[in-house]
Amino acid sequence: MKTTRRTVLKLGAGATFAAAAPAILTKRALAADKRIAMIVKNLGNSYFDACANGAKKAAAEIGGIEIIYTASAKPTAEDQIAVIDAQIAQHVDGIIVSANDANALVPVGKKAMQRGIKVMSFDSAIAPAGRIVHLSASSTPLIGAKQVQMIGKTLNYKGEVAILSAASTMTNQNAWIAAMKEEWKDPKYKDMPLVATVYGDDQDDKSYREMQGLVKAHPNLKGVISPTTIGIRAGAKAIVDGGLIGKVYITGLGLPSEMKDYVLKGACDTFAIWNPVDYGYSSTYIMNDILTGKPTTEGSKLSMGKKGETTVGKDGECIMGEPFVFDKSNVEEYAKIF
Ligand code: RAM
Repeated sequence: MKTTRRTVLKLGAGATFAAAAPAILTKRALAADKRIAMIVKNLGNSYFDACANGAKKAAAEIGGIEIIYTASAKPTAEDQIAVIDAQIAQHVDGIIVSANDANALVPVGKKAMQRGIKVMSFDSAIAPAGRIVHLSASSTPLIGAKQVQMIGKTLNYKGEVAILSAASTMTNQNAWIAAMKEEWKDPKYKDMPLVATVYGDDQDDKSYREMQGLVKAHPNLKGVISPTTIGIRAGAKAIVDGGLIGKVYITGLGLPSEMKDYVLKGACDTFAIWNPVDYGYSSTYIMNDILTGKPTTEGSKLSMGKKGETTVGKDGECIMGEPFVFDKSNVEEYAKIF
């Protein structure tokens, strides 16, 4: 139960301060009575910063919503549970999480919901018992298959390929890797074997070292798929630094703003991603529907604002849209956006 309610004045750039409600407050500020915590895998990831910008955009459109964008420094379940606990103690109204571990977060998700806080996940799911709905950026089989198809095309379906993932507990990367392996069963990949899967834990330095380790351990390695914006960027840097352009190619999920130089230099031929600003925006609209009591049972429609509607599927699974593919022809244009 809520006992206190602060009035929060927005200062821009995420800064806020609490004050007694003075007469000069606008109607909108006075109505800012819903606080939504967006808790991501870790801080310092531009992908999530873009998601948070989208969330703030939706909050401004809807009115009366404050977004609290927060995370731990390291992307671990333990640290993330502490951050969620802190938001429960603050009596926020809703929590939108990108989970570092699907199952480890179930108890804290349940605890929040028992206290009347609405919980949903986006990006990386909490298992169904720990949240109301999950918004995937796109269909999991599609995201997985696309990444194998991209490296297949670059390598002309010949040569050893490895996966450089995020942390081994992360729901989204694990689901995409499972989907990649399904695609890999197609006989057209018979000369393009998967030789290793390594984990950079969504840390720049570890991802870089794992990429160097892959190249060393597999002298015939031709391609790497990295389904994480941190991994693909670090892996591409290792290709450039190691003088491996033209010998090893990386693909996966990246931000045009971070991948532009590597695409132009030839370390990466194509990569994919959805618009992270739209992703945070859509998630916030969905949370607003949940907070206003809209049904979330299978078949229900939830608003994603200007991005349309999503239909709740089995186990509260929702989908936002389709990923975009980037190459030399369009990466510079999109680099200006995200
Ligand atoms: C990283 C994170 C995030 C993932 C993107 C593609 O930023 O792991 O969860 O969705 O990559």
